[in-house]
Amino acid sequence: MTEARPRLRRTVGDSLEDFERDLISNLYYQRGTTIESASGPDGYHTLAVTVRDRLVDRYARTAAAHYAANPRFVYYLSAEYLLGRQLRQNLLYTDTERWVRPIAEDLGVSLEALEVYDVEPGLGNGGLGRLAACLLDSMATLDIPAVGYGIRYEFGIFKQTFRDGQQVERPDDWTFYGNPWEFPAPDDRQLVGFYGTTKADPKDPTGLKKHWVPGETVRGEPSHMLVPGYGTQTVNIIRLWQARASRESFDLARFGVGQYVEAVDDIVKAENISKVLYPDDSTELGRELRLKQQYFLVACSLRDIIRRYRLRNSGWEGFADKVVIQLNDTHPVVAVTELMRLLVDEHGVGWDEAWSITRRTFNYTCHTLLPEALETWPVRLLERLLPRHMEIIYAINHFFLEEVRAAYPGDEDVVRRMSVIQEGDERRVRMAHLAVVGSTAVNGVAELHTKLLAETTLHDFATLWPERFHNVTNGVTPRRFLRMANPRLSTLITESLGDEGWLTDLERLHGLGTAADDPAFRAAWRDVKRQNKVELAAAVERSTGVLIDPDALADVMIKRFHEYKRQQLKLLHVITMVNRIRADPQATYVPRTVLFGGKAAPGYHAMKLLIQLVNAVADVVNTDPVIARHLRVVFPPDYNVTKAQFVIPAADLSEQISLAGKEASGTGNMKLALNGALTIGTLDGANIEIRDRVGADNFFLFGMDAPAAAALRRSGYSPRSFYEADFELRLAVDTIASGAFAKGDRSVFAPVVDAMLGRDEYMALADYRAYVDCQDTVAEAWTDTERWTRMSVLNTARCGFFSSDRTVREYCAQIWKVDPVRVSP
Ligand code: NBG
Repeated sequence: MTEARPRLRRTVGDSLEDFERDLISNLYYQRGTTIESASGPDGYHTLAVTVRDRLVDRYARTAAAHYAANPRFVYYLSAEYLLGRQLRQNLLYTDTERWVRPIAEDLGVSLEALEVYDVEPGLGNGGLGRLAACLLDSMATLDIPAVGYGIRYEFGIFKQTFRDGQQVERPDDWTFYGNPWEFPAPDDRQLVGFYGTTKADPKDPTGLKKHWVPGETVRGEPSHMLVPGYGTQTVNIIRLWQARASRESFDLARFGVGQYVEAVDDIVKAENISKVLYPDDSTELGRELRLKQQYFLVACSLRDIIRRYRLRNSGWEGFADKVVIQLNDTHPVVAVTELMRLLVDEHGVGWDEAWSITRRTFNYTCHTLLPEALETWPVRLLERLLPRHMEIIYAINHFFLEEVRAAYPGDEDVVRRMSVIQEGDERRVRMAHLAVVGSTAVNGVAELHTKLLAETTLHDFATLWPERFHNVTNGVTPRRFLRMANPRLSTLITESLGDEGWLTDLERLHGLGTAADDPAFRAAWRDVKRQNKVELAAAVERSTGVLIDPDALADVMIKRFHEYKRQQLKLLHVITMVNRIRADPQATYVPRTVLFGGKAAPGYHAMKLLIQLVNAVADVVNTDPVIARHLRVVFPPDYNVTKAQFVIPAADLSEQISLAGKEASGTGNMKLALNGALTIGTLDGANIEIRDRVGADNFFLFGMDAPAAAALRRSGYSPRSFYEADFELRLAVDTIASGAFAKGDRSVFAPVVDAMLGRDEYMALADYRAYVDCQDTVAEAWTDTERWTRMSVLNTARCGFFSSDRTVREYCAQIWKVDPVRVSP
């Protein structure tokens, strides 16, 4: 659609009357109902479509402008997107909320009542997927011609519920009632092959060109959602692929003889490819279906990219000048081989030229340092599922290793380390190596992460090709995470700065720096935070039944459950507070609410048990009248983008306590600091850059840094020695071991204790004392309300750097080399 030259026809008007008329018309003609008999979902869908149509107009003009300019496009390939709810965003971006409120009021409904039907598309797991969504938002806002490609999972990230404190996963059938934000584009469907055999091309003397005859094909059907820019006319799209069986797949003959299940066998098999998001973003899952998903995304997207390229261009020499593809982590990396296959086998481009085009087209963002999260695929699986791609990988590796041998004559050790193929009992393909070999630029997502990548995980590559390595520190969109999530604070900021310019130029928040010294402004700031906390308290009570005090320090740890993020360390602190209150109930304590939010991968048993322990501790804390006077622990289930938007504006303290050297960047840390929460954190990921900017005085730092952690590990870390040396730590661990959180049953949480005292992989016990002492400093600081507020204001004022607009500008300048295309109104 982007490329067809659209005839400009403005179909929507610009006034409240137009809007109201369209609303009524959509209710009649799209939902087939009337105002008198419309249900809540009718109202929501009608409103959604009416708002959406305002964007369609802009999208048509964007497509026309892009067609005319024939610019270089950014194609963002990502297996995950966490877009968040669309309704509020699109009301804001079309500036129509001011109409909707009075119209809704007239009709006796509230926007809030309609919004409950706005389902968040949970097409991602956590930070990686949300980053993709923030980058798309910023690209559109900066008028960058871009398309996001992803998978339209029928089931998104599971819904988390608790039964007896244990995580129970429920399917997320997010499109069950229809998704008003998406446009199917069946004409752009693609065919994707799997399995089969390859044949040599007799006319090709090099032997590098082959013909692949797949053993199975599946259709990929796209639909797109609109991605509007804020304060601009640009509307980009995100194109999501869904697997569909071919029309012949239904076996009528079998159905006729009662074989109902067998009759739909092929349909089920094909459609399973986009059935469900893999609920695990940190460990490699050796699952054929997952590899199928990855190739499905890549095959559909690359053909679509080529189709779009050819609408305005011909020949292949110019391909990389018009197309830049960003690989979001290793999930789409098989694209490197797919583009080679398309160019060499299908379009007859010579290998060397094809390789030059491919390398100039791709760039790769790495999002991890955990070795277990670096994907590798068994050679045997690839040979079976994607036989031609495996041959291409061998060829790429062959030429690459020649280059390595030329650079390091006689050093077979470096060849072994760098090879795309990992030798061993089971030979595997290292997707990160393939990504680096096939890309122009490789980037980490925070300064420390990029540095550690170059020193450890990708050291050999950074030595051979230093020019390929870049850092682009993550960012978050201030539209969703400040303006939409925190309207009160946004209003205060706008009043203080004079206008809303900060929404697209976040460094202007610096202007709040002087206001931090104004007692009246600080009082207003506190008032906003308190109102946000009152609202959060109501929501928490609804979802957990637990009452929290809006005047207590809101201490939040919201993120996926993972050992390296160290929720267990936070829990040890909570238990320490419990033990202190028990030991001395009369002493004064700073009242705290500790809020946990996050899911554990369904197969990650250790973390599921930790979730159970958090809930068990919460039960004990909240029901003990003595403890509950000072401390509450709440864990609202099913943390997602929507809930993040609720919690973040109400937070006072942001827990960023991963073991240094493990969290690539973090983005929740940025969202919280931007909303005036103070961070308690280690020198890890982007925490370092946050602290550099907000100032050491306005950040609670504790614990080992990355070199200290590495040194401790080398010296032979013994968690038990820390346990034995620290009375409070021992007591906290022993409290768990005693069965105090399992009605006296010592066995339930024994594995948690064993993990702490046995290996303690992420050295929580080593950082315990520093952490608890630092928490005491936090509590002390909290009692000085004026000082705390000042620190809070300064956090917001100095976090302008963490806008994803800045991130996208850096990608544009360093990596993509793309220019904006303005779309006129
Ligand atoms: C995550 C990192 C985070 C980082 C996000 C976005 C994966 C594999 N990585 O630290 O753990 O903020 O990516 O870059 O999800």
